[in-house]
Amino acid sequence: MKAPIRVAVTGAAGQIGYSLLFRIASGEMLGKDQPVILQMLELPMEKAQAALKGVMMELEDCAFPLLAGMVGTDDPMVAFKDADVALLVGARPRGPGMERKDLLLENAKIFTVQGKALNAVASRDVKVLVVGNPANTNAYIAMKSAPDLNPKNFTAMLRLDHNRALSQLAGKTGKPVGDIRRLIVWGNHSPTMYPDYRFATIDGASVKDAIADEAWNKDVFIPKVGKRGAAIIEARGLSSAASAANAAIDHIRDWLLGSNGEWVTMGVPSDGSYGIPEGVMYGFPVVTRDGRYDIVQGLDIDAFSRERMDFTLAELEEERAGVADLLQ
Ligand code: NAX
Repeated sequence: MKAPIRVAVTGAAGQIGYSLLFRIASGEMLGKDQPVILQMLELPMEKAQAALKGVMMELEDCAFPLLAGMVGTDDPMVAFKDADVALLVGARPRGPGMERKDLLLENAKIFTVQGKALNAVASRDVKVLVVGNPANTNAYIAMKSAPDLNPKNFTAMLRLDHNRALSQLAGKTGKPVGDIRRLIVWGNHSPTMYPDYRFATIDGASVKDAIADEAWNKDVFIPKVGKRGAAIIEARGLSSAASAANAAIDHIRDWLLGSNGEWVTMGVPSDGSYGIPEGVMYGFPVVTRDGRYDIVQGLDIDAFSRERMDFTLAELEEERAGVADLLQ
């Protein structure tokens, strides 16, 4: 039997947590032969801790053979102790009358504390995925607050946007979603993101040529993917949860176990590729293998794409400037 992997999950009693934890414990994220220890963090409030206890009772009742242990806590130093993987899901939602700037700052405080705790107690190779919004900037703050850890190990979730875009393309072309390769979502996990199918293929043939409809790209596809989160809230009365948990599992599974040469989208600190300033947490196409990722290089960026990529970059730069004081 393999040694267990310690997986920390914050916001464990929330919607996404409820869709996520059971799949991790059943082996869907790290493999059906890989034991896991779940280290779950929730807010100290009585209600949150009681809900977390309930989730842990249900995990127990599943009798998952791969669940080698559980910790439930309100202390990040306990939740992140020796963590090999950290899924930072819990975040401050926007309250009534709250400005975007206030939301950024409230979350900046949370992710500064959590970044410092990871820096202090997590495994030196901990792989961090930030799901809680604003995901890219929260991931940037956590990375900056953890100077002793490898910055490349801090990532933000754009995989849900990637998966949403894949399904839209499958619908448009009438082809199976599993046959689509080489899709990209550039930039911020926000409606400014740029889903880009210029390089995508289905069974080796160009998706762009198959669709051959620039107006559909600009007027339907890009806005539909960008506003899908809002459409889910409108329909369900609650934000995406199962699909977000599914994307988090896809992200970590591919990062740790490899994407077999396929492109996947991850929000990662830029290395300067494609003119994106170094350190900006930006959605890029990557290929993953053995716990590493490499940004796909050498893609042609046409004028339309440059404009879209710079637009979403400007939003990220603005968010970064909004929290700069906290990171002094
Ligand atoms: P919920 O409000 O259902 O759950 C969040 C949980 O986090 C709550 O139980 C809360 O008590 C806890 N929490 C808050 N602050 C915490 C802290 N400092 N430490 C530990 N726990 C804390 O939200 P849910 O629907 O689960 O969504 C979680 C986050 O994911 C939100 O920020 C949401 O905006 C974000 N999303 C990100 C997506 C992405 O693609 N990157 C898509 C889905 C989702 O919208």
